[in-house]
Amino acid sequence: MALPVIPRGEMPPDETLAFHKHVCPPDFGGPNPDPLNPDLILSRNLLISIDLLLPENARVPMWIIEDPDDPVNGRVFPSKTIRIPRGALVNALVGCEGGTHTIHWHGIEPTPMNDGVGKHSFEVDGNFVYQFQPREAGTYFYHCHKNTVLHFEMGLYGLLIIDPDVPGAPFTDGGPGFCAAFSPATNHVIPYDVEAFWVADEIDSRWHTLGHDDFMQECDPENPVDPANFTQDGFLNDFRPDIFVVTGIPRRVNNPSPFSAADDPLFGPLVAPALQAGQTLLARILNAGYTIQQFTLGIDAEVIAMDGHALGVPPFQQYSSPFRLPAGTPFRLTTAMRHDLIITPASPGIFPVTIEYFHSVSGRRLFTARTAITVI
Ligand SMILES: [Cu+2]
Repeated sequence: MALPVIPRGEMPPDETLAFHKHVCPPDFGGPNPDPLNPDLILSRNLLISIDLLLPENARVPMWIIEDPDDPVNGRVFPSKTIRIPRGALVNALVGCEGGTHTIHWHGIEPTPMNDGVGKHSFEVDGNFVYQFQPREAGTYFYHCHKNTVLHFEMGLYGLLIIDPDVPGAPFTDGGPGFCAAFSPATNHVIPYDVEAFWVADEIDSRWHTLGHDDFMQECDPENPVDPANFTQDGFLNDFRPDIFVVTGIPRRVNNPSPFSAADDPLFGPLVAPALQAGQTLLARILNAGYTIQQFTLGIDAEVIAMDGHALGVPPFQQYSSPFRLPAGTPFRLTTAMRHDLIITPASPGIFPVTIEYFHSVSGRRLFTARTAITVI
């Protein structure tokens, strides 16, 4: 039986914009519509163009989100990590240049107005003050959600870490600090000594010649479902990465040299951490690319959190629990997934960490990144 077609009826002119926002997000800017007194104010500008230097002395153009208040490390790839104590009310002053952008606080779940998904609200023209209050400590990330497939690939993302609201938070990248984990005796907050960031990404050099709006779906408010408007993908549906990245440290596909602490003064020690036997390592892992990434550690670990949620911690995760990951057990993350691992080496040694990148369509292994945990 054919279902009756319900005619749409007349569209009042003042509702047209909202009706078509999934095709043509409106632009908006200025102060927050529901301002509260913030506990923490931060600033970010996008986009900023920088070059990523390859070991062969070649350069890849990147777009990053800058911290204008940090003249030393404010312009880095990945974009500078944001750390916020859980429960702090944040005002994020975001400035946009060279076209509209957004910042999506991935996993935080603020109101649609503050979520930075342009197609659910608006894209920022000029500047906007995002306001949010993270309710769970864990590993998140922030990224631009305008022409997302391209802008995210170009480098418009960074880690967003919600630290537990304990004295000393927010903590310094690399540790020591405290994180959320199942531990009833300590109110589900545990200490760590050293912190690793394994933010795995890939670069398709061809994409890094593109412009801000390239291959965007055509915006036609009068006919948003016209099939002709959905054929503008260019080669964004054909991902052929030739450079592989771990937390901003790049390798060409034919360069098998390990990722070491000496690769970069800022990110190297976070990729190839060193600690003493008996200390605790917290490894925050993010798939910030478009391949399927398989991680294998040569040392026992415990998975304490996934996607910003500490396993087993009431009231939200009372039906999950942390679990052991014996040495040599691979696990896979797809785009945007996070795992937090706790590693407590009992004796010295150099323990290998490999990240294998598999193409999401063909399943073919494209690259293997090798680094290590050094225990002294
Ligand atoms: Cu953008």
